[in-house]
Amino acid sequence: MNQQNQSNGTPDKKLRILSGIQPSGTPTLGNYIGAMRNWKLLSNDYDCLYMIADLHSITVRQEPAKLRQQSTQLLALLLAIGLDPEQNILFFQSHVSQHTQLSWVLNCFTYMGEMSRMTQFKDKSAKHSDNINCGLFTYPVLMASDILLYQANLVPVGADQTQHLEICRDIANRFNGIYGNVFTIPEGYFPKFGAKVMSLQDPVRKMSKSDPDDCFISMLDNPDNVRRKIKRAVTDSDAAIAYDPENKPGVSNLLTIQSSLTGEAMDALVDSYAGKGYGVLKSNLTDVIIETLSPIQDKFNQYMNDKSYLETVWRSGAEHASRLAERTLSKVMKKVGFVSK
Ligand code: AQP
Repeated sequence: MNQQNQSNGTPDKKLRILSGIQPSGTPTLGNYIGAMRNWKLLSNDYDCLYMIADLHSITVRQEPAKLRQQSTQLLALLLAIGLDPEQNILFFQSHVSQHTQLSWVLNCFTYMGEMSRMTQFKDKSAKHSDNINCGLFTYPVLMASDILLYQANLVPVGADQTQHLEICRDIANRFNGIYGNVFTIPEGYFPKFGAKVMSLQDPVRKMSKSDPDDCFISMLDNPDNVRRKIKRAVTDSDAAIAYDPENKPGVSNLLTIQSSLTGEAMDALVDSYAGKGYGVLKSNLTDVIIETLSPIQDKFNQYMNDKSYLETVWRSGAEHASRLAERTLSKVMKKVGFVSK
């Protein structure tokens, strides 16, 4: 989206994409490979809104000072990977009050049974059994609101999120069925380059930023930490380097990370390791990760040292996002029968 369109409000011809990431920790290589890296590629062809999903992150208890720091760092990281705030709308979800307003309305158009079937709710309630809160239960409604507020045409989805997109489409269709065409029905966007990165310590589970530190590589890990974590990553007792996620999940995960970061085809990568041991794979992978992260970290540090610039970016992002969001929200309010202000 260009500046002129943002300011005069004329509809953009490009399809609109909305995506988000939670500031529930420092992003991992999984977040980078599976999501953030693609955001940069998409920004040339689509009208993109990228949201730091701070409202979503409090479904799990967060320490306030840490949450604030992680949120600011996340914005600096988005800039550091090359997202241009003039070309994309970068914003904090909590700065745009329309998200929670629409979420309430849509809660009233969503059934308990639908929410109970969400696998993420089941997974997260098992992981946080001491804090199974209503926000965790209705999280998909807030996610639907995030998407529908901006009339997004496309939503990048990983395999773990197709259920959330489906429920968003169901809610939108239900609302449109009653009130006319209020919401654009979003489609899933399946990125060309994307892989699911698994935990370094338990490679049958995905790498998550809120897991114990040795399970993931964070985008801010220094070279020593990267080296140590990759060295300790789980492999298996059979020394052959082969891509076989079912029988050799640890080694396959390391190969996936390397192939995703270098762009090398998996077959060629596996062939290049013929006759070599896990030590060589781990050492090469360590170098690849450090080479990828170092320039990002340099830029990250520059942005973190310029708080006033970060503030300008988040203020402008909130302003642009709110303007778009308000158009949808006011239409919704009118349709359901609330008296106009
Ligand atoms: N391991 C992964 N491999 C590939 N993609 C991943 N994503 C997350 N983990 C991996 C993608 O990153 C985007 C942002 O995710 P999120 O932070 O909004 O939520 P999440 O999927 O719950 O990520 P985490 O790291 O696992 O966070 P916590 O630990 O807080 O639950 C999404 O597009 C996601 O697919």
